[in-house]
Amino acid sequence: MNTEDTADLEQAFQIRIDKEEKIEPKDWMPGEYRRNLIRQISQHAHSEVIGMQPEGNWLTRAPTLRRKAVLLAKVQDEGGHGLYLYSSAETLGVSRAEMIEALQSGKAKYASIFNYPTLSWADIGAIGWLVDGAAIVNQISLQRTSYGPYARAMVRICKEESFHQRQGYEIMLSLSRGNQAQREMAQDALNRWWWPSLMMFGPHDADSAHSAKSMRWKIKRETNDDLRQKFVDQSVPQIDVLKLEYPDPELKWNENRGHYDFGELDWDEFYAVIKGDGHCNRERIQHHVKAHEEGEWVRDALKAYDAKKKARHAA
Ligand code: BYC
Repeated sequence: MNTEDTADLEQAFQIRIDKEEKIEPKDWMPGEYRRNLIRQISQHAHSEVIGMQPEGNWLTRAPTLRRKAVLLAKVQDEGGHGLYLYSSAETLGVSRAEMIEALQSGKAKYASIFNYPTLSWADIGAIGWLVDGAAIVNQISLQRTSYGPYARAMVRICKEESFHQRQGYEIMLSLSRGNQAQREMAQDALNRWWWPSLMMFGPHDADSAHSAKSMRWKIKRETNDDLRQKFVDQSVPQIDVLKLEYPDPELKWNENRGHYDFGELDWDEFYAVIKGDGHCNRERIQHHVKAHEEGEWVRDALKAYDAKKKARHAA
């Protein structure tokens, strides 16, 4: 195809995007749009799957049978989210095996937050409340992303995340209304998960490598900083209800801006974590590799069953 044809196609593509039309798998799309989407969707899928580990750590130690059953269902939901998202990325021409290889070799990232350890039961409350809360703020906006299969996956994921957020907040409510030790546990979890949750939204807009292109193509509908601000604004009144101390001394309502002000994030920590030097990066990937290897017989059995069905059908 010559350059003129490509320019025409790109122009027609941008017109469709500007008209809010959804782009579907068989539609023409610029190579860079496809690559950028594969990057974002596959990293989103990896985040869901790796995100099962910190909470999975508490499945055997949940304080009651009810809490255990709820947590088990939540962790399974996260695995399901990973599967919808891998399927959505596959429609762009990348295979599941390629995505897994990229995760395990460190070529692909996953959300920085999942490299922090879950030290107490209150961390399970804080993750549901803050981590799923941050994920929802981001994903509500992604329901309007320009790529059809990604947008549709987001609708279901958001519904499930909203249950997750409430289960986490309910744990925080119980602890914060409990005895002194329980209140301290809740406070400690809030203090440790607050900043990493704000980091989930990515670098400042001025430092975000992909934002400009992703906003033009409506892959992203709101910027990292705008979404972070939304999350802070929604979370502070929830801290007030819990009657916990603010985890950031600079958190303060700003009448002029109509938003909460907050302190600067520790960007050195953020970049260290996304480069692989967080508390749990190595452990998370090692665990994934082990689970993937141990599951090989399941994949082989599925393939053998599929081949048998096809052979029977052909006969
Ligand atoms: N962590 O140009 P930027 C969940 C990377 S899981 C790690 O702003 P972009 C849950 C970024 O990838 C929900 N890396 O990037 C599951 C890029 O590096 P590459 C997870 C980060 O893509 C279980 C570089 O920094 N949600 O809900 O325009 C239990 C420059 O950044 C992070 C999603 O994945 C980070 N926080 O914007 C509980 C949402 N931030 O790729 C809960 C979908 C940035 O060039 N993703 N980086 O090597 C997005 O919306 C966007 O990808 C982001 C980043 C806002 C995250």
